[in-house]
Amino acid sequence: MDILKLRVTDEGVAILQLNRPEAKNALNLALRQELAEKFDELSSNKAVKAIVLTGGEKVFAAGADVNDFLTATTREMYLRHTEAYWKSISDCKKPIIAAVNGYALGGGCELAMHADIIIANEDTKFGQPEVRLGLMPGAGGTQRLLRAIGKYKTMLWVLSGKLFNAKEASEMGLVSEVVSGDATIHALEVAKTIAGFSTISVEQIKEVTLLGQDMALDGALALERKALQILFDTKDQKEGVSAFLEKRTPNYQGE
Ligand code: CO8
Repeated sequence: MDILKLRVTDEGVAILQLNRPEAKNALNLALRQELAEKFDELSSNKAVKAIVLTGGEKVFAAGADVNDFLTATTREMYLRHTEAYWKSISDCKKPIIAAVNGYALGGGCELAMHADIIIANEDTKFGQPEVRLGLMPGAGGTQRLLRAIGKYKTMLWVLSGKLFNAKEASEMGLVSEVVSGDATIHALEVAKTIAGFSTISVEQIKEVTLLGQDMALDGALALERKALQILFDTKDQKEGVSAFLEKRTPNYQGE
């Protein structure tokens, strides 16, 4: 059985599905390595314009696989260098939409936070419960959450290990949209819309938004301005504006 399933639609949307239902999609080392390999591949695949990351209809991911932690020593944890796996996801140039149904806990919540857009079913539960296991988040749970929802909500999540529903997470700013029914179906619609745009403009928007969040405002605004100026040298920019003026659908080539 494939622990990670990949399908690419005719519109250029890649659907990556975690597939360890017997372990609530817990992220063991093999799954993390496969995720990294697939993200490296998709990032440079010209046919792929957006990525939907899902755990299926029942659960997103219940965290790291705790079996990998039972006897691990500091040296073993260091030598695993799992930060390289996560970097493949955070370095991905294509927009990533996490479609979250069921639980997104610990490393599962951190995986969702590697996405650019999070769409969650209303019954989803998010949380960073590592503290309950004598652990702490280790793949951005303290830092990405801090940047998404601020210090005081983050402290409540990471120190209490409490779980939060999709509506609460959305009100705090972690979730982009809460939907009833399967979040993957809605995520696919959003991904399809994005896939219809110019790949260059989409990639520039993602890059500038992510880089800008940790920069001082003046530098970030300059970066945004320069990225916009770069787009004026693309065929897609001319096509987009011409199509609008000629009242027709643009035909973007990613050039
Ligand atoms: N690791 C390994 N196995 C798991 C995990 C997990 N994280 N979560 C669930 N499973 C297994 C269970 O052991 C069980 O296996 P079995 O059938 O053989 O007994 C099976 O999945 C089904 O689970 P439950 O019977 O517990 O199902 P419930 O519906 O009753 O509960 C929960 C679902 C609430 C998700 C519950 O399973 C749970 O609380 N899981 C653990 C959640 C957790 O503590 N997550 C944090 C893990 S630590 C972590 O993520 C550290 C991150 C550090 C860096 C990032 C690395 C990726």
